[in-house]
Amino acid sequence: MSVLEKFAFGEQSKPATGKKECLIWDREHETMPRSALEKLQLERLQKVVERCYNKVPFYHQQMDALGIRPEDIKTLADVSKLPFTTKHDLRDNYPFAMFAEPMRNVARLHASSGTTGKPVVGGYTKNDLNTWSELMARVITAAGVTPDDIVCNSFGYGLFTGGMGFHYGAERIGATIVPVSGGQSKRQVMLWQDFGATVLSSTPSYACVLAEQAEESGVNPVKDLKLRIALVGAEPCTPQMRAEIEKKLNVEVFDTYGLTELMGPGVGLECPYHDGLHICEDHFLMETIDPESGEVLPPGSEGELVLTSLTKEAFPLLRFRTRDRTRINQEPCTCGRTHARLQKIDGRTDDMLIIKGVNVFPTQIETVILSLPQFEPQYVIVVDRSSNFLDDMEILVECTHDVHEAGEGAMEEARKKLAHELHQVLGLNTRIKVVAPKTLQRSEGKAKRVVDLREMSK
Ligand code: DLL
Repeated sequence: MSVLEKFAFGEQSKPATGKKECLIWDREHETMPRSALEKLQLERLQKVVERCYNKVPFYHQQMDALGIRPEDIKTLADVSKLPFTTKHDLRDNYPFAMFAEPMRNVARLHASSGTTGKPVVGGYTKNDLNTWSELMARVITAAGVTPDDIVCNSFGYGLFTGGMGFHYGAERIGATIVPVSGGQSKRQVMLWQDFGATVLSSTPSYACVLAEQAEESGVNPVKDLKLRIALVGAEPCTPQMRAEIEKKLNVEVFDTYGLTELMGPGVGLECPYHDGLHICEDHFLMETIDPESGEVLPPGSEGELVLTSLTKEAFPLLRFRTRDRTRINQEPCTCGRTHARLQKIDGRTDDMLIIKGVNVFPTQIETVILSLPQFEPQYVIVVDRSSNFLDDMEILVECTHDVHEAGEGAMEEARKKLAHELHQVLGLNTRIKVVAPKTLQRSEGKAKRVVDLREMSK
């Protein structure tokens, strides 16, 4: 069936009263009964384990050391017998030693930003690229995008998976794609207007920067723009950040989850019920574990997400420790998809700061800042080590134009209010510096919210 037929001939059922309209790209797989899905998962798991054992020396050695052979995987629960794969393992095998295909079969390479040390390199066969486009078509369709939409894709193009992932997904569904990439924000807003763009895709922090730019350019989203959907991902989007984007750009926000190691974007998608991210379980097997002990947790408990790729050819991974903190929700969803959801991803286990003995996640700070009308969604957390070897932090946060105009007294009031609210949430007294609007550096991709000076002060 062609793309146009898929949308034109009502393969998508009309919603009953009170229900939202839910477009589903691959109804056969996305709404598969659980028993059939689990059967498919097991078949694919057995195949990928065999492939890893036979083609990737790292897995051969690891499995031999644990006394596991591919034929020992008889049920889905047997996945817990397999070794974990960590970021460290990928670095040790940089760049290509984890690949299960010779380079002549690898059609494309991507890489993570690798701010510390070597990047993670993702390899894709032609089939992998096709699967990726299909998964991205699911993500984009789930948000309600159709061939009638014009998608301005502000995810970075290049080694980062965001740009090309969205590009080929939007092309697959037949939408018009504008490969604008990140940066030149003023021009982006102009293109929204001139092209009549209906969909924006970017990191949530860059969506905020673009919203700010629209305001500065005197563009009224309701009157001057046709934007209706923002597809975001690649970093946590707190409910407050989501509300900010929706309000300022007059759009409905849909999140998507993914990572270079597993594919890029397209691992998880949000449906119109906005209650977690459906993981494409026919392609990825998920578990949550206790990050300390490595023990598998029952569904519903918060832990570290572990993912196994079930269908990748070039770069398959068994039990990859994502370091992302989340909960798995297996309740059926009203949208009709049978794939379980990640309830929320509120940061990475290694994002956690320990300030004066208290565990602090940057997303907790963001939630408080964005709940106060005195502040813009722009902040930086500077972490340092004080003379008594305890970690310390200072938060730099921009106040709104109105607070700044009202003068120092108003800025001090705002600071006190934020300090009080943060104390309620974190149980900590924090140092806060309120700065003028538009003084902190803006990101064009993932925002860098934490500046860590500890290494320098060692
Ligand atoms: O960020 C892939 C991607 C691109 C996903 C565009 C979504 C949209 P990496 O650069 O390898 O890949 O970073 C992966 O980003 O382990 C999470 O910590 C974080 N992350 C990705 N999506 C989300 C999300 C891409 N929706 C790392 N919510 C992951 C929270 C996210 N964190």
